[in-house]
Amino acid sequence: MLTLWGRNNSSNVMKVTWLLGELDLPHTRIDAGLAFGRTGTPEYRAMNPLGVVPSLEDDDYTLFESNVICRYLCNAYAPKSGLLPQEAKGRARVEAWMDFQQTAISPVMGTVFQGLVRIAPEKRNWEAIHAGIARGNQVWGLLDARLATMFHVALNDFTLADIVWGVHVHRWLNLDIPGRAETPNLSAWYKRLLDHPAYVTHVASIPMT
Ligand SMILES: N[C@@H](CCC(=O)N[C@@H](CS)C(=O)NCC(=O)O)C(=O)O
Repeated sequence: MLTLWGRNNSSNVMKVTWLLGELDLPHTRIDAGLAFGRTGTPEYRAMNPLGVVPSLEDDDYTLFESNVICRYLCNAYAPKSGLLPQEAKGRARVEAWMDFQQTAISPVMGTVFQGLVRIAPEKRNWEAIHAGIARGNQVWGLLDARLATMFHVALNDFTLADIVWGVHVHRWLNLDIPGRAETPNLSAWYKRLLDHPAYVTHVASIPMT
C-alpha cells in the first residue's frame, strides 16, 4: 500500500503525483507541509530528516527526496515503462538530467516562485528575484537549446527527466516574470506535456499558490 505525504501544490510533490497518475498506481495522499503542518512530528522526521515534502511509505518502507521516490516507483512498480530505462547509458542520461534539475533549476525556481507568489509585494526582495530570473534565463536557455533537436529532455522518449523538469516549466512559462527570455523550443515541449492528462490534472490545473 503506497502512501504519499505532501500538499498537492508543492513542485516536489507534483513530481510524484504526476508519476503516480502516469503509472495509474493506487495510493493514498496525505496533505502535509506549510499550512497543513504534520512535518514536525518525530514520526514524520523519522521518514524525512529535514521535515520537507514529499515522503513515501510503501507498507513499512519509507523514502524521502522526490527524485529518488520517482526512481523507486519506476524500479519497483514499472521497470518496463521506459520512464527510467534499464539499459545503462540511457538510464544515466535520464539520471544526469534529473540531478541537473535538482541542482540547477530547483534553487532558481524556489527564489522566483516564492518571491513572486508567496511573499507579499511590499516584502519582496527584488534583487534576489531579478538574480533568480537572470539565472533562470540561463538554465532554461540551456534546456531550450537542447530541445531544438530533442523531442524530450533526456532522450527522445518521455522519461522521468521530463517529469522533474515539467513541474517547473508550467510555473516558469505561466507566471508574470519580468525579463523572462523567449524560449520557443521550451514552449513547444511544454505543449507536448499538456497532451498528458496526468500532467494537466496534477500540475497544470493546480492553482499557483
Ligand atoms: N530535495 C527535496 C526538497 C523538498 C522540499 O524542499 N520540499 C518543499 C516543498 S517543494 C517543502 O517541504 N517545503 C516546506 C513545506 O512544504 O512545509 C526533495 O526533492 O524532495
